[in-house]
Amino acid sequence: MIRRPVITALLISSILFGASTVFPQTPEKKQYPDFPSETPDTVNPTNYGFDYVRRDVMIPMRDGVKLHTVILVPKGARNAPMLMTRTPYNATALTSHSQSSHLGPILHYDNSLFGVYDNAADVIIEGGYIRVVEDIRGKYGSEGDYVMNRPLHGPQNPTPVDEATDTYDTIDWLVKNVPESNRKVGILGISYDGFLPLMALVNPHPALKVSVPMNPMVDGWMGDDWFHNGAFRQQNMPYVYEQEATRDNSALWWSTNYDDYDMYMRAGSAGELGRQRGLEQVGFWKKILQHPSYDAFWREQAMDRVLAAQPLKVPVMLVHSLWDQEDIYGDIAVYKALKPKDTSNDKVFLVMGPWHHGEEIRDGSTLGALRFGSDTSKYFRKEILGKFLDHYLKDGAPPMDVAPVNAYETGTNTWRRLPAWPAGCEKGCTLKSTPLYLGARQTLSFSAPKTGEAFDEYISDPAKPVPFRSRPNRPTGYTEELSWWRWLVDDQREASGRTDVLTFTSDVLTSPVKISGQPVANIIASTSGTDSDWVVKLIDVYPDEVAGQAEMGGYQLMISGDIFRGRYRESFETPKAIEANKPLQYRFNLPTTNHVFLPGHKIMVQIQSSWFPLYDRNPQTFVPNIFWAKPEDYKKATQRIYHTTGEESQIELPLVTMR
Ligand code: PG9
Repeated sequence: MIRRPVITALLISSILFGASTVFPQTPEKKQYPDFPSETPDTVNPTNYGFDYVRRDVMIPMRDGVKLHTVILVPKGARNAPMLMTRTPYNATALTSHSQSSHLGPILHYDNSLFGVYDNAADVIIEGGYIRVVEDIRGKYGSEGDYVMNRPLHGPQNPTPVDEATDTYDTIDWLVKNVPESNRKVGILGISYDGFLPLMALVNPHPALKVSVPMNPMVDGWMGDDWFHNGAFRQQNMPYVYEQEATRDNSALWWSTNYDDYDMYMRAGSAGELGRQRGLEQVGFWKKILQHPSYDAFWREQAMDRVLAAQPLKVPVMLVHSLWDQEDIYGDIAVYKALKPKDTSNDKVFLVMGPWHHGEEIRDGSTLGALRFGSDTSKYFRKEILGKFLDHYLKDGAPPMDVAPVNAYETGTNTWRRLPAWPAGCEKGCTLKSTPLYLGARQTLSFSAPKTGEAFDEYISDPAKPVPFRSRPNRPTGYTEELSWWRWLVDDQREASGRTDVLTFTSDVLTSPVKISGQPVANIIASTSGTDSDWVVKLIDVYPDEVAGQAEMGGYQLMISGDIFRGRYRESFETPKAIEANKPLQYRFNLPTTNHVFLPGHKIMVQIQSSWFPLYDRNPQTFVPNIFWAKPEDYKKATQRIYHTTGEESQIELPLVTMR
């Protein structure tokens, strides 16, 4: 199989120089009987030595559209359960990572670009599962029309078909046409492939026995891939282009700068960059431009809201990454929506690991500079995922000893088995929201500020936005060089030294401080502008020197952080200009934590007003639609963070104390 770099090279040259220079035109077929072609009219692989049978089938949906599905049946399988992934990312590629005759190597990636949202190959192989991978409607080998995260039939989708009906129809075909199976199906997947197991829960097929959404896309506006609290994640524009321009993602985005910081700065606004790149040819980009705020378009697609309105019929295991750089919002939002329905506490499970997006199926021993002392991902797959799937999918499966919540505790590097989430421990502790106050002289304390200056201030200049990581800012991507997948654990020292970043720090801790749950940023802030973004980061500061890992000396590790677009302070649906120079409250959830700040460490909070170029710049003057802000709209602003009696900025920590 030609690997992606070769395909990309051919495609790029065909884009630049025309296809004829790349694929020689087929000459007229001429026969020379005395010198015949050595290529047979057809070739039939013998599949000698194969330990599986591959079937490529087209499964008919209720509207007649056929979906391309790869079915891999282990040789000799009988009464085997089926483990399915539905994907917009090329079923053939996800099941062809090698030209091996063995199922393992073709499912397992070698850290190639393809190999990100792939198979939990060891679980599939060792579990003897029949592997099913299907191209969703409109992508790659499947027929039909593609719509990003195709909404459920309803106000956002007038057709009678959606990902729920396509899943139902696929399962119905599988249980009737795969004789080697036991007619039980599980569905699992990561990211977009994790959104699809959520959709499978709507009017589920009776043969669907379990669903494992991993790092799922849930609410694209609130906190997953497209926006966070209204700030637009513009570095995903290349994804929109490539995902929607063609059925096989062969139209590629192109770069004009090695450093994305320069490219997005030069374009001005995200709307202008999209215009320059012809993005308005694709439907989803037009919808993003039309829906910059949290209106019905986004609300009615949010899968936590969708599932809150559905009966819970299928056991679910939500798999969350504590440092998920793409979909850090979704799992916990769905957990909150589903858990109240799980009255017997045996239908909704949650796992959270010290991982980047999708790391649960890779090596989980490290993340960036962090070392966990064991392969946390392998532990998850072997001791949690494998046992969970076997229990629901295998005939006569052993009883399952999987806790309702398995939460990795960062800082102490320990797995915790918990009865529910959030919970600080199995028993014997209390979990209470506790204010950590910002104070004068850029201090941080559990005591409310009494004396000192009333505020700290900085100048936020849209011409020099704060880089979200040290430059050059490379595009999102899963190669070691791009390292996008680990940006949430970058050392925040760079930012803490900037004059346009405020840094508040606690004293050195003399005892552990444990937090479990979502911290809440609750800041009192003013801007001299009429719109503003607020970025709040909760950071664990390592001791000045760390034995055994010198580079961690003074490391500033972000435990949780997010951005909030100030125009939505009163309403996510109706943006409103901010009254200039008036101290106002901004209160918003930060991503979930399960962390212990160890003795010798310090707690730090950083506040800034840009996170560029991952997020588009706020012009800091109120305009109707920031996608179309004009160069003259972008203005410096003086930002003030208040920390005085009556105006106490704070982080509401989910503090755990042992009884
Ligand atoms: N969650 C991933 C993503 C979606 C949309 C834009 C960028 C990334 C993914 O499904 O790959």
